[in-house]
Amino acid sequence: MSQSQETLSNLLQETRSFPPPAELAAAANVKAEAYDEAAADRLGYWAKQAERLTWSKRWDEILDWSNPPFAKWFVGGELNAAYNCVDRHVEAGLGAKIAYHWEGEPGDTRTLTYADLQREVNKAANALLELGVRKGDRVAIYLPMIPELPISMLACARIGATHSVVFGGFSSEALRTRIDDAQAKLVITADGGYRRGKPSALKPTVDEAVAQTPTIEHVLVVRRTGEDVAENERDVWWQDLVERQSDQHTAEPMDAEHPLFILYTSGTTGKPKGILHTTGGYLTHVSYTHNAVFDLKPETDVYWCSADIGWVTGHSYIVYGPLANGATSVMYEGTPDTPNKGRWWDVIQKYKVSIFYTAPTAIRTFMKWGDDIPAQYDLSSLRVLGSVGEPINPEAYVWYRENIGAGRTPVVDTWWQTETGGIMISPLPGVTAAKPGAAMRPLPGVSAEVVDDQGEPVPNGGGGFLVLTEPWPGMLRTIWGDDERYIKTYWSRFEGKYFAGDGAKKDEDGDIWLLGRVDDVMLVSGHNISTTEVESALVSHPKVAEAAVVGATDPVTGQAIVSFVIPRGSAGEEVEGEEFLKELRDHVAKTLGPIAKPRQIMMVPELPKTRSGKIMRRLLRDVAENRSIGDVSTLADSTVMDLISEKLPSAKSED
Ligand code: 6R9
Repeated sequence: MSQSQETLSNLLQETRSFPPPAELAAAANVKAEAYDEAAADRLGYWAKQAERLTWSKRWDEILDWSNPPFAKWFVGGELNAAYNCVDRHVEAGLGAKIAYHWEGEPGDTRTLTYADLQREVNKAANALLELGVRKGDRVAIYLPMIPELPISMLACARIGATHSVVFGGFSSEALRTRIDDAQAKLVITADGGYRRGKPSALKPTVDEAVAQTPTIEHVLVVRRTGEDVAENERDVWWQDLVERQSDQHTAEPMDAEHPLFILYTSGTTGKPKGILHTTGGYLTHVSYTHNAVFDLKPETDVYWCSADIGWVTGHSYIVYGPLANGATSVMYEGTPDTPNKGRWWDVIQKYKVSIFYTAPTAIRTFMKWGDDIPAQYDLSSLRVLGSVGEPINPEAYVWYRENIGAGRTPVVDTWWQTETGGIMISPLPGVTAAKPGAAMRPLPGVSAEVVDDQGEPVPNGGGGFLVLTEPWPGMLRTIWGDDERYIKTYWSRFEGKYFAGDGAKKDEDGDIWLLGRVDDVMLVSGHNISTTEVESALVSHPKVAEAAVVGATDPVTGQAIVSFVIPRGSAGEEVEGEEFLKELRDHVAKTLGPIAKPRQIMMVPELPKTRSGKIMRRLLRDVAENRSIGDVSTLADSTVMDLISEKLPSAKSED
């Protein structure tokens, strides 16, 4: 039990802030008045955002919240998501506009205009119909980052089938459980994709999974790598079936609450949760936020989100948001270090990307590789940078702004979740003087609070739990097939409020800082200390690129802080010595106070991360407490834990 008065300590003080560039502010899509407008009439504000879309039938009621926590948005309205993302732009005369500049890892490219996309989606929709897929059916999609991935999603949306995209890196067991949970009828996959300079097979994993899935009738296979694959009776080649279809198809309007997709989040324990999103509210939310947060000017911007579409960030900000807004996007298949560590900057230079959205884990990796790599490229086209997925450490934020944004571009730190559907808390690039490491304020239309154990708002300067206090259009509607779990997980901790599971603090100005998952909070001598603040203190040392900390059982303090640290590329040899470890521990104590001083620091070559780049602290706790390592099935790279374990004997540093 905590003896501290505080729900979560506020240790890190940050004084830097970056006002928006004047020119961007003057021409911004969303200005400061939007906050007042939304506060005066929240539902009216969201209805105005819904008008960004083309509705076949207008809604009768903006929000039905009569049976919380089960929301209905734009009740009675009808629209088709694929029509909104594709056809209406073609009808508006933008058929020749580029939707995707696609870049394969080996260097092959494809350019898809909105007219191309319309033909491809129509053909794929007709192919799904031929395979017997109907409105309301579920389709699993297990593809690499190739154009057929968004095409498949849109083809499903077009006919009212609900897609469930599964990360191309997941195991056959992970795929099987997701297929079974959603009772999917069809899997769309590929022979493989390119990763790290070589073909990486997908089809064998699907074969293994579907050997045990009674609901799957067909496997639709895209030929990408041309490698040999086993052919089974239920397999159909995309190149045979889809290519011979008509490129005409009339999109059917769907109810605003028609299920658009299910996306599974693994969480820390238990069976994956199938997060259900529906059509009208979701599309409204992602279209609005993509326009507001990135200040998208569809006529001139080239937008790139480097996420994988298997993560919610790809669903909302590679597929539905940008396409609903008629944006020109870049889509890249492979890894950032193939054929060399400058590949991403090369892509930005080549396509003159103006808006770039990536994750802190990638930014810290680039810090580790060194400033000299991005310095070799012309990145002057960039005007807005974004971050998502984890708290961004102030040093990583400043590095990103300086080295990628030339000290000129705003950086928007966007907080949201698979469950929220779209961005919730973020600076607005033309309004906010952003502080490095802070997500700042809920967007106009969004209501969030930081509360203590009792659900009472904490004062400025205090820390606690992040909650969302009003429903929002992009919110999950339930956990697929498990309403009880939906209520219990998100709506039971605090009466009438959505519990996000994240710790947060409000600074003296009332701006919000995210502090990591509450499950990871460390209890040291009666103080609840967030992992984020200690990690940020470590990353603020010039020789540190990345850090992860966990609380390990300690006889004296209850829990003690154990840190895992990756040095920067430029740090040289001295990072191994006892001297340096002491220097680092003192650095943390000086930055945050003695309470946050790590008991132990281990220098490691890598950290265990999910495919979306989140550090899996649970596995590091196993290491810190000398247990055998738990479930590693959602790790991006399963060899990482071996690398860390090898390092252990030499890494102990206690005093
Ligand atoms: C979009 C996405 C959600 C969790 C969320 C939080 C963390 C995401 C963040 C952030 C601090 C940010 N998170 N963005 N933490 N600052 N800007 O990441 O969805 O994969 O479901 O993860 O990610 O812990 O609760 P998802």
